[in-house]
Amino acid sequence: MRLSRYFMPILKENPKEAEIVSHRLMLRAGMIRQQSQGIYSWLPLGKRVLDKVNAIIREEQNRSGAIEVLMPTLQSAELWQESGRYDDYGKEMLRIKDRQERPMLYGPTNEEMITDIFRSYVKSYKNLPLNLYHIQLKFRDEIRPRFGTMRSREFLMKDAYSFDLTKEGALHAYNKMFVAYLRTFARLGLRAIPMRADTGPIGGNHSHEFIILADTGESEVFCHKDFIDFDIPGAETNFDDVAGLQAVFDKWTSIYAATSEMHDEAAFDVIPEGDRLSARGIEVGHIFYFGTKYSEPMGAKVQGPDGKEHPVHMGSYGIGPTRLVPAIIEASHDDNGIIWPASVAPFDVVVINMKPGDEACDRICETLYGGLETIGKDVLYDDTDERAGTKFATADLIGVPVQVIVGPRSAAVGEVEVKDRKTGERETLTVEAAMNRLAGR
Ligand code: P5A
Repeated sequence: MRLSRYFMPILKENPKEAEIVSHRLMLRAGMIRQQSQGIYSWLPLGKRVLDKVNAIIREEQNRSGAIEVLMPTLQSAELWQESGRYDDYGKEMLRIKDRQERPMLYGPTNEEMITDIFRSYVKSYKNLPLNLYHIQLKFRDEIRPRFGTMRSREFLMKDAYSFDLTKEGALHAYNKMFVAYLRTFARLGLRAIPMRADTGPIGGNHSHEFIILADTGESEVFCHKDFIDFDIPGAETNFDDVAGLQAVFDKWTSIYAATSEMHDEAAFDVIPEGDRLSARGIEVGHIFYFGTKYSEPMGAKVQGPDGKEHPVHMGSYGIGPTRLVPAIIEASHDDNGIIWPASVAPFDVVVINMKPGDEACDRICETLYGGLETIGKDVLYDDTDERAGTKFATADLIGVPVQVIVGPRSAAVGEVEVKDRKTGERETLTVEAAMNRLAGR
């Protein structure tokens, strides 16, 4: 992408409305724009990151055996009357009427709708287990939307829903998501700690929130320090291995971790003082097992091996991609801007032409830009006429992992400078050596 033809509205000034660093940097880097309170557009740079986050979430959901669907944002109130949640949900639910005066709502979550899909088609235990997920916008009319897309009213959610004949089956489905979540957050460059959590309007009593430790987090959390060094299950994990997944779950729940709603002071005090972590955190995922809470009233039953009908045992599993993007920034930035983990960076490399119009600079930049794109790298080519200082500041602000700086003096002798955004290390290399280096990353 040539920056001169891109749409990346960088803000020079610090936006006054932004209270936390991720919100400030997302606005300054031109990633998002607020359209009305708690409702955002994703501009091109932000959209690239969001897409990469979603791709990782999707890969790990698929790996665990979940199957993608797409449900609508607008739902009929009838379904919610069946489960009893239409009246319970309160003011967070945006209720609307269509032209026939039928009550509709903008879905805050999809337990009812997926249960309706399930009951329409699945009648036998032989079609189980099943886990269906989608990545779709939700709306919750939060009292205090804040911190940009961290807590917004309209937000993206990956929500998965599992169906099993028995409670044991459902707990295995829960463990599959538990492991998929550990892998997902690790691939996003985050250390997420699963913590015992309250279930609120979703229901059930077996639930974990996945929390990233961050001073700006909205949740107050308590856990054992050892979590920081726990191993993440590998890509070779067999998701059908019931005992194997249970062992991972047991390990990750063997030491204390709870959100403030579930905090047990006495249990926390048993941990040696030096190993206690009392901190703030960002909830990036939340998983629930709620048995037959929806299947029972909504008549989602399957015939079991005994020939009788049984309401299915269900769980639901949420991740917030539009919250993850700022969470990643909270975890990875410096005074100059964002430092993206390579897995979600909007571009792999930024090529900075210090003197457009200079024959050697232009030639080398075109060679690098074309060559790297050909081998499948996402390259941002800064071919604009901005001052050098502005170009450096922009490259640092948007956090692309590698910068290739092409200035007239070194270009004349066929050399460029390669800078690592995270460490700040710079190295002068020939064009060919730079190409090889970047190709290998
Ligand atoms: C689980 C999937 C549920 O809604 N039903 C379907 C269950 N869980 S949850 O905890 O309420 O939400 C899941 C995740 O969505 C993100 N999230 C938000 N992100 C941005 N702004 C919000 N206002 C918001 N509310 C929830 C969180 O990542 C949460 O873990």
